[in-house]
Amino acid sequence: MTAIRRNIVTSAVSRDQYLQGVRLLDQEFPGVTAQDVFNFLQANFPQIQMQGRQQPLSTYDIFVLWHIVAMSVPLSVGNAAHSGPIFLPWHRMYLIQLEIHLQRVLNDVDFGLPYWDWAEDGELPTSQQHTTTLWSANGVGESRGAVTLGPVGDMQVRLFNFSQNSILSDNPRPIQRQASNASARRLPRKSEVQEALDALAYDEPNWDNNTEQHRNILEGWHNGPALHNRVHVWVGGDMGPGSSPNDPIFYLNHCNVDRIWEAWMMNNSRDYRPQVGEGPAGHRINDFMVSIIGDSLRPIDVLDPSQWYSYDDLNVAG
Ligand SMILES: [Cu+2]
Repeated sequence: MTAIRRNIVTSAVSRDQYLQGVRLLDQEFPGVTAQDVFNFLQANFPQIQMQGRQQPLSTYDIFVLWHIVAMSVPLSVGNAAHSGPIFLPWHRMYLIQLEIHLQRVLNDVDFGLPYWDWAEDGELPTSQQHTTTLWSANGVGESRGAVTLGPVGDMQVRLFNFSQNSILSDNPRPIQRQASNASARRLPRKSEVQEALDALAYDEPNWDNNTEQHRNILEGWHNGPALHNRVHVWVGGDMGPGSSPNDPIFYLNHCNVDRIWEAWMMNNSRDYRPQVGEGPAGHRINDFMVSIIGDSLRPIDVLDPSQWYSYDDLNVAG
């Protein structure tokens, strides 16, 4: 049995399961406290400062922590999850692990994460992009201000990455958004997704924010903020800092990013670079990726995701 990942706008079942699942993970307290996290960081990631409130943390918070931790590991190019080739495989590993925990709390081994095909909404007039039915009580809640509607309105932010390598254990508060703000009025468009699909290579030297191959176009540094980066900036609020997985939109965005990568691999074979013996450490095909939940995997382990999931539709720019 493998999960099928579906469009959140057209699959009400996937949508409702997902929103219920993230709410359950946010209300599941496995016995980890802010003090435990502080001690864990001091021992393993001393570059991260942590302050604030003593409180129990949820399974969902630990996923937020994982993203902050990976971002805090500097490599000669980018960090252990962004701004280099590792961006796509690291987030694929991360989403697989969230999907496994959602399957557990939903008691459904076939549950697949939904994706948000934002380029579809990017074709709407700019003023309508943040008022679609996704942004309602039946969807992910309000697109601006504090989120109070629907299951996401029940979720709480507890860990906040207020500046690079600094975590605040905050008084639990609602998720904040500022969709279609001055830094990004509109969502990415289909023509931009097509540009990422048309790239001939996965990545290339110097493997950084300046290349013009698939990974960097999709991450959104090329002519940025574009694609993935633009969605973070457009939603704004809690989608901005390293603690952006606080907003469940994060996973809907990244599921669509992963889907675009999958569509690219269908057309270009599962060709990853850098291979062994080239490129910066931490980004190569056989390098183990930073993990604090589940096994650490290598890019080579996740290039073919068919043992975990598949997508209902890979027509990503259509
Ligand atoms: Cu990320």
